[in-house]
Amino acid sequence: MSAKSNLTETITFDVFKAEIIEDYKIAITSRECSLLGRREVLTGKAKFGIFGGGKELPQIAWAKAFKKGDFRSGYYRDQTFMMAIGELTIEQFFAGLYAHTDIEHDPMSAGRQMGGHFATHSLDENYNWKNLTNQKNSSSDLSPTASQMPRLLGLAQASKVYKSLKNFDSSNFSKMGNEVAWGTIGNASTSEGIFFETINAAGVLQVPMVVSVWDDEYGISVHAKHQTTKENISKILNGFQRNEEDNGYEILKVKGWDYVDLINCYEKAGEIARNEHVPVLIHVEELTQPQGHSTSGSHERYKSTERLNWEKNNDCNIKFRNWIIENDISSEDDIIKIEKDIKSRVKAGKIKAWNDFINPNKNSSRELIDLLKQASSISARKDFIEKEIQKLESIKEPIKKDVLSIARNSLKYLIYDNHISKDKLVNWINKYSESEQLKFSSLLYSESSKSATKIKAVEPDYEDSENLVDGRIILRDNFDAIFKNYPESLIFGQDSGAIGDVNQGLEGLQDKYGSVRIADAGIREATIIGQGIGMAMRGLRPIAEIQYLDYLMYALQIISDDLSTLHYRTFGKQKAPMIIRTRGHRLEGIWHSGSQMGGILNLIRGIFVLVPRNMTKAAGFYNTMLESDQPALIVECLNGYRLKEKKPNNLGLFKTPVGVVEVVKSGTDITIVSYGSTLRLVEHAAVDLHEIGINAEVIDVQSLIPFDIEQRISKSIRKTSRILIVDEDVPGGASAYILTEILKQAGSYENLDSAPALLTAKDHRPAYGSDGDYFSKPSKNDIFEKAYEILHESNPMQYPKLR
Ligand SMILES: Cc1ncc(C[n+]2csc(CCOP(=O)(O)OP(=O)(O)O)c2C)c(N)n1
Repeated sequence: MSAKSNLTETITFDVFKAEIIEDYKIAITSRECSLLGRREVLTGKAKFGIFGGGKELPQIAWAKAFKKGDFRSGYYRDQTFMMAIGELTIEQFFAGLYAHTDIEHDPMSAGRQMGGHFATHSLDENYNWKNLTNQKNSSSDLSPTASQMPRLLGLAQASKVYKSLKNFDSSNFSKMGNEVAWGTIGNASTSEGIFFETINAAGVLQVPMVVSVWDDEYGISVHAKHQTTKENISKILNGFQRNEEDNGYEILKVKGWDYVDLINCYEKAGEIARNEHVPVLIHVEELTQPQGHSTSGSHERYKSTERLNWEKNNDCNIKFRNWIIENDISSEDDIIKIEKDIKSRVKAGKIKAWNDFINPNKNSSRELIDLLKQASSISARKDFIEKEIQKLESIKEPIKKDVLSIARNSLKYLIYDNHISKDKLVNWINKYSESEQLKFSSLLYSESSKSATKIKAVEPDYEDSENLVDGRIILRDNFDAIFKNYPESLIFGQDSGAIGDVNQGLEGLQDKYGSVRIADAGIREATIIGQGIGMAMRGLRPIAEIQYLDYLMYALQIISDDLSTLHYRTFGKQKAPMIIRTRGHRLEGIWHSGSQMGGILNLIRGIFVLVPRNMTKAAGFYNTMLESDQPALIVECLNGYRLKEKKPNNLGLFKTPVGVVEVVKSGTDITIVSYGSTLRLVEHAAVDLHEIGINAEVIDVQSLIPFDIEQRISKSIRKTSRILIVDEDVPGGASAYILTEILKQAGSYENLDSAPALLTAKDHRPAYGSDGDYFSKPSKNDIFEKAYEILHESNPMQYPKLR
């Protein structure tokens, strides 16, 4: 470690010394938190701990280069960085560990994420954007390793977009695109595909992104020799290094215990990314993990004695300490004093955090005991209730579950009682469970005034318009209006740019709005979504295009793990109102079948799933979602782009409401529910049914999530008393979801005279070609026969057996 640094030339030695001591204090505060945190888990106060021990020093250097407006997208080792930028206190660290459900105590997630997952607040109490350029930002962490990478790309790209954006007030988000997005990842997690996908994409896009690889040679117990070719990530990424001829990366290497080199390295990385918009990879080597990977095991099991000794001697905090003393920055005595003081501060912080966490539960417990005593005094089953009281009294530090489960258990002893103390207890249980449930289940979707469910329908206006056009023209011209009305909107995807998408829904728009806003992207679905998430988190309105619904699978992990949980896992403190545009339904062949809807619906709760049956409906959904503040997946019908539709006059303005079904044909004998391209087949089948005297009511679901908020389907069942759900997905897929939603509606089950029927595709992926489609997915004939069968069963005289 060399004390010679350009740092010393610019500030006085005293200031330099004071700053170093402050840095040392942060490093050992963080370490002490890790040590005590582990103990909290081992003694049962917290469930699980994963800490930043052994990675303190590079994070302190990084924090110096991190400026207001910048974003972090990192992982569970970054507590020291969060402390260094002033976004994590000792109390908050422990509140996170205990899973405190109050956002004031655990600002990272209000107890929804395990400790070690960090976030700052981008939104105020009304869910409006704060000024992100006035604060240091951290996007919210995820557990699946490397999942922080796709979003990192988008966070960095936002700076690039803001640099060229016109007619948009970006003052809350960017100062001329001057912000850097900083990522961190463990050496072993660089083995993930999305790491390499992100690295490649950022090299192509040339965005201000700095990725630090914290290299401690292991991924839990698995050594680098099993993880990385040549056991060295910077060595194998060498081909990405920029040179005179080619753009690329700046790749830097630094030892994780070398304070001065680390500071210089991070300063340099920040300048390159910020000033040149060139991505940087910093390989931080020779880091350690003094407490092992997590509280789940000890590293003595898999590290050799030699390695363990090496880690002891090369612990970055120890090396930093030695360097401070050797360079006369402080005496050892003074250092010892500082260390003692910090030990007691961390201990006090931990105790305070625990009391803040546990005291409300103790109060609830006392309240309940009081009510139980009152109830037991007049109950015939007094003894049983008293046992429950004793159980609760014996729990000195109860969690909410202890309190509520005992309360609910006790009620069964009071079933036949009828007195005021029972009522009081019941009221208390109802109130407590309702308020506590919200702490765990609120904010999956937007609850703001801009929630899409609050946006009213605006009908397409056809006055004096008899203009029949291909569906794709309506989409194209509506997108034109969108890009004009929302200067912060942009679209990108495979073939979305120069040719205006494979179905010409964006024809000519790149010429009009430029290649930053209407852009081609590589074939890399996960990072296309990552671009969208990151840019949306910085105030842009991205539309990420996945060429075909089938290929959403590559991005499904990121959509599911990151986008769909973001608002929920930050307790509404971060949002990414992006739109995923794709096309599907009724395609042909194993990989072009266009419907894995059941899988999608189950995996992406937290995102609206909209399935318009034509392009006017689709365009209306884009208009609705852009006015809202939440993400959506919009699936256009691939076989609808060339079908004729009447062109509305109010492009960009009409809105398809979310969560509202449409009765496209009213009837009295049976309700048939479907969506997307299959709905057209249902409409044809309904005509055939009509011919033989069966009057079917046809309902287009339109919006799978949210589902029929007004409960129109149960209203229809009240009239027809029969329901057939038609879906092109496999059995148990979207049809099962639709049935579940319908059965939740008041009156739907009671009003059924026939068992609800589901008509789906076969179990297998569809075979190729028109015959493959006919024999794999429900056809018009299948729908007719199924509806007929239901009526035959209920009235065989009127409807004799068909075949
Ligand atoms: C996709 C995925 N697979 C497995 C895990 C379980 N897991 C958690 S951390 C970890 C090792 C990560 O090692 P590394 O990236 O080197 O980071 P370190 O913890 O050493 O800092 C594993 C396998 C996970 N979280 N996500």
